[in-house]
Amino acid sequence: MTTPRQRNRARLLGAGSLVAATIAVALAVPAQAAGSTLQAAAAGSGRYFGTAIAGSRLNDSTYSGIANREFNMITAENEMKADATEPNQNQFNFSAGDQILNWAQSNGKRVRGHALAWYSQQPGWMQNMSGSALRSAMLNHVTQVATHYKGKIYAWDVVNEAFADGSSGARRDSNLQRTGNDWIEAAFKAARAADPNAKLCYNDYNTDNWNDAKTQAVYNMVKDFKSRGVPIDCVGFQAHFNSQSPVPSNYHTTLGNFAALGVDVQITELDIEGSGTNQANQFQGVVQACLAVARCTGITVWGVRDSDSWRASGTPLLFDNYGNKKAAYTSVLNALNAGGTTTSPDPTSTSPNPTSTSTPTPTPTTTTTPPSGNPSCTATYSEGEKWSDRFNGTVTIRANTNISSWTSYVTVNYPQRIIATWNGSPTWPSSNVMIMKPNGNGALSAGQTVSFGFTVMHGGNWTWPGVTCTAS
Ligand code: 9MR
Repeated sequence: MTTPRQRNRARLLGAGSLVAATIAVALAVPAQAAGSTLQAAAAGSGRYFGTAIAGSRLNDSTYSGIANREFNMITAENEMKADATEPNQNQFNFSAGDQILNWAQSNGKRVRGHALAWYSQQPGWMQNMSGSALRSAMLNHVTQVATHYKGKIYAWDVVNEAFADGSSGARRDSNLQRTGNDWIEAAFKAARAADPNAKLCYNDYNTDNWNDAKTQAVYNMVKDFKSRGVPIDCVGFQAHFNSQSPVPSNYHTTLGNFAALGVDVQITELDIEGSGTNQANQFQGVVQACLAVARCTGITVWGVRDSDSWRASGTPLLFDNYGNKKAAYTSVLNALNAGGTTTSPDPTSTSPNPTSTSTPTPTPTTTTTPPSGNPSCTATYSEGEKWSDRFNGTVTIRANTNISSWTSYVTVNYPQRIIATWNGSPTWPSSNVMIMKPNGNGALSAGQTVSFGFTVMHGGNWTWPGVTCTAS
């Protein structure tokens, strides 16, 4: 089932496709040869492309062959979690985690550590603990595991899924939360002390839409941590999507706003249920959102083939059950090769990245001019397709009375510039203002609408253009 937003998106794509194709030809002079694998394509803009690995599958040569060819960042899907690494209190077992680490290292890949402190997948002894005993046990776990892997982990998910779903914006209730609200910062401090060179991430799901209470709650925690000097270097967005939880159109805003706090952002567990073009488009949207944000340092998918997924029936990955590349693979590869904001040249650096150029501005859903006098019209802006370097917008003109013609003014925000238009006749009084008049007769009767569209090169500024109209 498609939502009205998805249908609009499809229409916009259709309207703009010719223009987009023309632009693609003009802009597709690659700075370097296109990558033929996901890791090579991502490396073109300084990013990594990773996958979760299940150690038990590594002796399946189709699986390990694809994993080795396509990915350069590895997450242990389950093997570094607390139930695996500390099955009995203070008796650590790193064999399964080490197997994955060794496979990654011997194939020249880096490793994301997942996850040190989490309400789920706790060993039985930990599930039964509470209070200060649990707090101490948790900190000991963080310290021992981070120490064992010291110097070998690019980034740790120090704390996983600590916020509640829904509209409360509250912490998730758990035995860890009940040890005191400061359990998260205590875990980060312990991790920093144990492995000062690993990036330390907070990781969660349903934090993709900027307007969601959970997103805002995590944002406020990270902002607070940064202001108080609690060690945090990155935020992981799990990105498990399906039709109930689709990729939000404001994803780049979310990623950019977090990055503006002075942390890296990473897509850490990407999978999108679905198939065919729809699935491919959604994957493309996630890649483009990451590429639009300088401090989005990489993307990890949560498994190799559909059949390897924790939700295999949703066919949410980039390779089918037989290891064939799906349409989603091609769209991800192409989006990566189209490039984006270049991320830090040294992705292992923990210093703030001064090259960040993304300063997304939360925007209203429409920009309108109230009707004044007769004849009158209203102009409404709506977002269209987004790419790493440009976006499409549509302006809908609504006649409030019968009108014989209309004129619309579109003002873009520096360094934005309009590079293409359709369904209207533009003139350019200055570099940031476009005056759009109808093609032919602009007569509309009261209540009728007509739309025109344009493409903006955004130069890192995602602020919506201002739109107004006058009628005669
Ligand atoms: O993919 C993991 C699956 O094999 C496990 O059974 C499951 C147990 O909780 O965890 C899955 O991975 C989760 C990840 O660790 C945290 N985010 C959600 C992932 C999917 O459930």
